[in-house]
Amino acid sequence: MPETQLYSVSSKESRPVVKKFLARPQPEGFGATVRRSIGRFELKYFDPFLVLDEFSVSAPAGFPDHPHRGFETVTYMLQGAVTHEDFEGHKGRIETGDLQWMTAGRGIVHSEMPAPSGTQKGLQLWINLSSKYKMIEPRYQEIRSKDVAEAAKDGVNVRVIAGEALGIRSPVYTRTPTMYLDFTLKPGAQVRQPIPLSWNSFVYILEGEGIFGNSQSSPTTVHHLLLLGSSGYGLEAWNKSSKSLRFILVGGEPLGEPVVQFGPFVMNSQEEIDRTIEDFENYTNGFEKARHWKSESSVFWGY
Ligand code: FJE
Ligand code: FE
Repeated sequence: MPETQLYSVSSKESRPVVKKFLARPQPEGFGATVRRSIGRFELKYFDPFLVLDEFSVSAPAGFPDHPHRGFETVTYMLQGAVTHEDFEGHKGRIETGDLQWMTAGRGIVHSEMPAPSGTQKGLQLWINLSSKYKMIEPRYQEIRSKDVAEAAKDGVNVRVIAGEALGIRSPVYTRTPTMYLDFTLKPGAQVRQPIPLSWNSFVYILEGEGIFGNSQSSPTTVHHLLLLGSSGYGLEAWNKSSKSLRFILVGGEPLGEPVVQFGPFVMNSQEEIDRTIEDFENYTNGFEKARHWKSESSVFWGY
């Protein structure tokens, strides 16, 4: 085994915070607002992650009929509900705490619209697929809140969206190896969470304020993204405040491939993007069912 790997595996050091971003609200979709951290101009790509949006939507705003190809979208609801429908007739409601892990693969056309009353909030993460999986059949993995793997210990609660924590595993299959953990720390609690070596990882704060990487560092508050460095065994975090702290920790194995993105199409070359646009316009290679389809919500709202 290479010495560097041995050293890192046995390292007691936590991963350092190497960069911090505040995600400000920006318009997206149809009258919706998102706080985009990954995917905006200063942080176009954090391999394998393409986009992290914290969304807040009230009807009639939303994300009417649009396509995807070449990656996965992971929608995790924080408050309220979003209704989705796709061109194959797959429909459902994602409610607070529910998870929809959608592998778009060769093509999905769908709408994602908020429930009619109130403000609907959640996170949407876009995970890139490797060239060999970009054109696979679309697939959904949907988990209701009550079925999300959850564990608690010493003032730390974790919901395991993907991967493993505190000895609990998520049933989600990640085509691109990914971990996605939703942590809540009571005042005074602290956590140490291993992250596989060589994976890229980040933290995004949902509630309260926390200290990350180094116990002497200054606290980070809501709507901030922290990029973690690659050295060290994993994340160390502390809640030294008097309120509860909630954040997600996400890690993924980098693909190391060229990325060419055109909106919701993510491929490896411009040629593949050109072919994707043709496929979408001509209803071919996975977009066949888009020819005669319009979501019920777009008919209802007159989009
Ligand atoms: C979009 C392509 C898209 N962030 N957060 C182009 F896929 C989208 C889009 C979303 C989205 C949907 C939800 Cl539910 C949450 C999101 C982008 O659907 F808005 C544009 N313009
Ligand atoms: Fe979408």
